[in-house]
Amino acid sequence: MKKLSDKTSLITGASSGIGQSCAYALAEEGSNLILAARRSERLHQIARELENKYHISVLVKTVDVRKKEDVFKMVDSLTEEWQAIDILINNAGLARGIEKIPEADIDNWETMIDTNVKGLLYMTRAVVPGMIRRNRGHIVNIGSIAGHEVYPGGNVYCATKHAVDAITKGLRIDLVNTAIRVSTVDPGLVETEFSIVRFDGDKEKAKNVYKGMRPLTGQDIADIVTFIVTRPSHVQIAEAIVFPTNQAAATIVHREE
Ligand code: NDP
Ligand code: 8X3
Repeated sequence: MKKLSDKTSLITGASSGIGQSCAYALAEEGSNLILAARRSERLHQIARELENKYHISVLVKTVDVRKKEDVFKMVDSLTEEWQAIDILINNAGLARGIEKIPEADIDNWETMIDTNVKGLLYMTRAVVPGMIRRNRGHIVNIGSIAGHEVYPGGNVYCATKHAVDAITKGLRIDLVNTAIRVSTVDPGLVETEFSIVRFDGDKEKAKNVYKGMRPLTGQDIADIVTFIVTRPSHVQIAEAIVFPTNQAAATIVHREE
């Protein structure tokens, strides 16, 4: 018996990495999916694969979570069959650069803050009132170990993920008198397109982040997200911090030569 049959899940940042893996994992449990990100063609390809493989319904929404009006328009314009979102995975996010604050490109700060913090808040604000009306729902934010510690060059990215941690805790307080659950999954090193984006397309530099060690995969994180959203309705997993086995903190990684 599939555990998420008849559920509807909205995943932001579903066009690659952790979000894409969550799409496959939730589809495998029978959830219908709304896939959101900016890269439309990728979303449509993933949607086609999921519909064929799992016989679920998939709706593609091309959206930039930084654009407040577009986020609200997207959610408000959902047809009746798609409105009742049961699970929101706030996953869209990115790091840009690793410069010290006095040398950093301010545009990179704007991009990280607008995406990781404001985008997550817009989506939450757009979706959660419907959950409250139905008194049903689960929000899973993808935070990071960067929300628990600060590492050299992490400054503003870490600040955004500390903000995600605070928003998760605040939302859980706000919704304590409802049946809605709020969780966060906070990974260490996961090999996705994350480092390629952080280093502005430099694949060599990105590869080095995972050199000599076995990082987590998007699938590893998706497994945990699936576990969290398939617990009985009285069980609210607040937070899962997930490291690869050879990582003990943001800067403590054992690497084979
Ligand atoms: P990827 O780069 O592979 O995926 C990021 C996703 O976010 C893409 O689907 C991208 O889609 C989407 N996205 C980025 N900006 C926007 C935007 N403005 N509007 C809508 N979607 C957007 O990286 P990951 O899968 O690794 O990252 C997913 C989350 O996991 C992020 O929040 C990241 O901070 C977090 N994380 C990652 C870790 C890692 O080591 N990889 C560890 C801890 C946390 P598109 O470009 O099509 O818009
Ligand atoms: C991504 C993991 O360690 O690069 O959030 O910040 S890290």
